[in-house]
Amino acid sequence: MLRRIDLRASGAPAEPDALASVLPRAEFDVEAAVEAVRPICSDIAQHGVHALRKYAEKFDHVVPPSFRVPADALDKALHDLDPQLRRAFEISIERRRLVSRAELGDHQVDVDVASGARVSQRMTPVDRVGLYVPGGVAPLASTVIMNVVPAQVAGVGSLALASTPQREFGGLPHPSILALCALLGVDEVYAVGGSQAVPMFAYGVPGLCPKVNMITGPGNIYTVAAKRLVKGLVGIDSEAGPTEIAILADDSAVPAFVAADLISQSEHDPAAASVLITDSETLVAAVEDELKLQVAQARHAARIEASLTGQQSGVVLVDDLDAGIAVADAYAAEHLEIQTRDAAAVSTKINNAGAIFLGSWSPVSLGDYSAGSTHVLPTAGCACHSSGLNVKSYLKAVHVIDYSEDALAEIADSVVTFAEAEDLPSHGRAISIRQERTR
Ligand code: HSO
Ligand code: ZN
Repeated sequence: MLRRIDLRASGAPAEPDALASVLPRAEFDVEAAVEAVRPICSDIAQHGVHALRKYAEKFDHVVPPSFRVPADALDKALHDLDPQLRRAFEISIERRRLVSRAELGDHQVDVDVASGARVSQRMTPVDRVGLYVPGGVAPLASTVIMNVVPAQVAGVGSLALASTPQREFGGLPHPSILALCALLGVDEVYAVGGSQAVPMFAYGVPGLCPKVNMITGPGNIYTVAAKRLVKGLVGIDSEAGPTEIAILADDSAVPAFVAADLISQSEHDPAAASVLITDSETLVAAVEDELKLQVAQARHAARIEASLTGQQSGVVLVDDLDAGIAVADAYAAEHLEIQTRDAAAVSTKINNAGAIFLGSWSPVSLGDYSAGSTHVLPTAGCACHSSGLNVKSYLKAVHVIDYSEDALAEIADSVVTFAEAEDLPSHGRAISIRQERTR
């Protein structure tokens, strides 16, 4: 089912860039989608609610009675929530909150660089965040938790959430998303789809939604394109493309587990990427057998098969574990599972991955819902420069500079020299004027 990329017998390029270029990866042309969403964004910026109505009709095929979800709809969703699902939500929230608090850490920085010369650092939260939660193919309630919990722990004061209006729910977002908002105390909720929610948040809509400072949350290619368009005007989290799983496995891996994990992420999207990296032909044969069995039994077999057989998925055969580590590192997967002997030791050799899942008992699905880790992770190789969404994503570092008169005098000549070298003498003058005029 999976295509093969055989890098054995020195078929593998040594340079990470060259290596990455022979590995499977999805095409994700955000630039083309940017042109499609540009007029939507400027229309919403100019015509507000009127434009929101037009696009709700066109894209979501339902115009919500009110774009702002009424408080009683949130209460009702929580009241109607199945108790077992409520418990599952609570466990997930609890664990993500525990980890988020630890991520906050002790970030006090107070350094006396010389006598009377102090530089401190204060972390301040983003004031207002807009969060988009997709409601299309699958209503991703877990995404509400992954975005809201770290934002709340960071101390974000104002949090607004938007999700696509659903025809079958009378133009409201999916009830499980509304129930989670109520559970988490998010009361500013909008029934607005992704490519419209992004400009609504970025520019603000008079009489409906005040402008935000930062937009987070995944979405389809048009949502991502809209975020790229408004980036700078507002902060955004990383651009999320189709989901990816890479599994680095040796012959100790359990084939049924490997197959199930590949399938789990293929379930998201025909464009999702599932990649197995191994030195064991025996494992590949057993995983292929398992895939046939398990895909046939899956509810979403068609899109799983499309993902597994797509160009973006495959088996990468390597000579040995070290070669596998090099491949995994060059691929920089959103999710990397290590199903080898001594997975923890292997993981220390990996530099590039959104999140790493160790051994047979820490599958990606666990992280998607309830491990306590984030599931908002860098895709498309961005794990070589970006982190998953966490508490620090919502915090800004502010340096506070406090020098005494003597401390400035001590370094004055040095600063003036530096300013002269940059041909910015007025910078130097702001220092020397103080030396001439002591208090
Ligand atoms: N695997 C997805 C997140 C998700 N899975 C939400 C299920 N629900 C991207 O990390
Ligand atoms: Zn998932």
